[in-house]
Amino acid sequence: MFQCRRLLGYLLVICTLCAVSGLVYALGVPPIGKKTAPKSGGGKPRKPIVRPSRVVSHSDPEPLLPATLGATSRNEKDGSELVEIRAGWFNMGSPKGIGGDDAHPQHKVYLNRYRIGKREVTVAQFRKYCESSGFSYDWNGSKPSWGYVEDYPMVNVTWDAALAYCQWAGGDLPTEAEWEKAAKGTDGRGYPWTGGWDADKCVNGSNSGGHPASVGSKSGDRSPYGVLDMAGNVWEWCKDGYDSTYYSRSPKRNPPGNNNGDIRVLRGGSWNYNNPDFFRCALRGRFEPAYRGYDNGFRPVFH
Ligand SMILES: [Ca+2]
Repeated sequence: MFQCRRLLGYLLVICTLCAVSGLVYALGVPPIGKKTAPKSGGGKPRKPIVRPSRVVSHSDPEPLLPATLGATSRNEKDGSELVEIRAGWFNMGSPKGIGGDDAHPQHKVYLNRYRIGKREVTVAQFRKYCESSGFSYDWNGSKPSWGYVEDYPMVNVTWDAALAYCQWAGGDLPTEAEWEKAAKGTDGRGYPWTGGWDADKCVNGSNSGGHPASVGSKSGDRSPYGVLDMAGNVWEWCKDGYDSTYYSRSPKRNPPGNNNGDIRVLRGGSWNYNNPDFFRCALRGRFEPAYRGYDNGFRPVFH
């Protein structure tokens, strides 16, 4: 009888253990002292499934390549030394809060490679043009107070005369975009040099003595491409007709400029002014094309 009770007690303990084990299994709790086995497969764990996602490029589709000194060459027809401006994008116009309304919005422009005069066209070059082409110019009747000095920039020329010279030389007047990129490069500077306004770097009213200087005489007035006198000495005719709203709708690539013949654009500052804003690369000056000024000159571009 005693042995029978003992046997029943063992059976009760075994049944209780089985019941607890079954409950643990049902709850998914790993049994103490045993490693958790994978529910299926076993061996190496499965690699997570990576679903292909849409490829998104974070590279700028309009990259601003650094402006570096351009290769130089010489145009045989007029003797101009030229600087190559590499193809690519630049920010045209002024950043918000700087410059006049017509210099906004600042926008990216792509220009093909071109070459531009390293210096403004000189009196000597223009004299050669007149002699070679038969272009009639009243040298005595229009003489500035300092006379016509051979290596000074040619001044007192209309837009049409400047264009005629450039075309005779085999080139053209630069567009506003070509002029501005050659002046400031691609890093967003406001003047041809880095940093803010510095009157000592260019020919302006504070240091000119009342007349222009020999072209290229101010080494500080040098653009990142190596183009000289883009801030000072004389204003320079551009090909474009003036249009104050052109930047809001101009083509992104090689903008030809508005062909408004009533007013033409002049760029850069001159020996006759002191206001730093007049020397900004993005400033857009303008005059009637027939205007002739003693602080207005030009330089050619070649494509
Ligand atoms: Ca100039």
